[in-house]
Amino acid sequence: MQERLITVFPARTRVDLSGLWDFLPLAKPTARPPRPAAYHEKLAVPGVWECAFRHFSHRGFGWYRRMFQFPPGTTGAVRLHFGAVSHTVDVWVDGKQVGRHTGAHTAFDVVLPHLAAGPHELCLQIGNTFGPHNPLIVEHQDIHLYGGPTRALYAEVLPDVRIARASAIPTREGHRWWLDVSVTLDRSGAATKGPAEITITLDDRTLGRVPVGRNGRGSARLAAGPVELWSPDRPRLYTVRLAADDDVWQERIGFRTIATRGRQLLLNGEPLILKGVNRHEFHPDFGPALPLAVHLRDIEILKELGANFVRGSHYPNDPLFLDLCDESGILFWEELSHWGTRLDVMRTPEFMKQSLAQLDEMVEQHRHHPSIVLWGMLNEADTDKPAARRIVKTFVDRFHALDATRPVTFASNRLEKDCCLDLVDVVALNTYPGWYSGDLPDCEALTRDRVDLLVRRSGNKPLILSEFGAAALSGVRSLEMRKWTENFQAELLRRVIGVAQNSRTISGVALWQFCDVRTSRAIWNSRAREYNNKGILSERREPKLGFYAVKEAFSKPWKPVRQSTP
Ligand code: ADA
Repeated sequence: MQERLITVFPARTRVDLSGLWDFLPLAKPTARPPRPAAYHEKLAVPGVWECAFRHFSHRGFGWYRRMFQFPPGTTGAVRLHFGAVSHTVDVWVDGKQVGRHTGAHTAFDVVLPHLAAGPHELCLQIGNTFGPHNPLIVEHQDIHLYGGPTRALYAEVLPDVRIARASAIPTREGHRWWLDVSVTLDRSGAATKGPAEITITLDDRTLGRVPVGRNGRGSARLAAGPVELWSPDRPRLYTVRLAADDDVWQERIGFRTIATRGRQLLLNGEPLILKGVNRHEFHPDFGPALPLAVHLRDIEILKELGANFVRGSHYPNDPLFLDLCDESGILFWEELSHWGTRLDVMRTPEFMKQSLAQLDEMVEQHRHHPSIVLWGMLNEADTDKPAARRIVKTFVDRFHALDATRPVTFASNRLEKDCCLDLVDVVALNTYPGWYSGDLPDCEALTRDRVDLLVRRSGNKPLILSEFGAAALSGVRSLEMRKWTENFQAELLRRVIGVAQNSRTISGVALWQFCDVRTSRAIWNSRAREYNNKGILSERREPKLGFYAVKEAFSKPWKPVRQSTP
């Protein structure tokens, strides 16, 4: 299965590891992989075991097994790449444990220093359990958290001198664009470790050469020359290539700026309005392991809706979807796997350790996507507790240190007492007027009250309504405005968006949510069908009345946001 719309290391020999794997479900983990004869079923990889209906509710562990082999005679160092495995995984090759990863939503690699020619056994022990070992994945979260290898995976032969890390970041100074290039070579497989040189090209133009020192590192700022800007209307992408002797790294980049000016969000220096949705990676047949065709169809649906923005609630997304956002000019808010985190959890060393590790992985892996315009963390956390300030500041500082080009935010649902709003660049509010508070007739007044409070409490920063909505059972309509009907949801969304549109203070909305999603059994009693039904599309992407109401609302002019509120 395809990992990206671009091959990042195009010169390497690669074996795709997707396909039909042996599978053995278990209640408890085992110390070693089972014997091959112990497996008696097969599952599709990428995939999740809950999509096989006999494992619909399996919470525990599962061994996955397959053989793999490179073309005859190939030996050497090998990189096993896993796009994402949910939630925890131990990696075994030929009866030896070689790796482990926790955190369901970022990629990781296992490098094997030497693999002999011939067939090899790869086994993964995957767990989808909850507990203090796994504080980023919580049982009560409003989404079913699945078990399995959810994104693309492959094995790759590494050249003796290989590009271990690389980045090429577009930077604007005055009217000129530069590329900040940095590269680390791993020469552990090479006999000589003398100086080397990397050649940098942008599409077909050679921009220059970067010397690499004895420590394997090189960096430079190179003039990018004349470039076209990336924007939602004209999402112009460039391919940047770093070529060493035997290895090539490439990425797709866009030249654009994102900044704040008082209350305004600016894209390429122009005020920006975000019209969008919260989207979970979900489809009933695939869980979160979405094939390219589903991602692509979702992009088409977003375009049909007139949206230009997705909040990737609530975890780092599949880079395949981010590639499609880059190509189609959809702007993206990417956030850490946090949901309703209580202060006692935030204070645990394991939470901080795993959050910071995920933050590093997310920024490193996704920073080249021009579509990402916001980094996020901590959805509806205890940010009203003074002790949370230190934690929020730690995240914000880390984001800014790793990437000075993007604003940082979190979604608050405790506006009155939130004491961390001054720490972020953009203030975002989750609020459910007319659903969890009040009723349809009050929802505009309630939204205005919330927006007024947001304006008072946020300093002079851009404001986003990061969640609002109502549940609607697909196909259920009534002449009266009854809750859980499509007509109620449509009317509520129309009204809340209307308030934002006329506020002159709100720079963007992300309604809750794109499509219905399977939710946690722990909260089944407020969630009909064990689904969160607030989608404007059903889980199979059938539009509800809300879809058309939002489409109409998004097509109306948005009153410009003032730089500061009088
Ligand atoms: C919260 C949360 C969402 C979802 C939503 C709802 O705001 O951030 O993940 O659970 O509520 O539907 O109630």
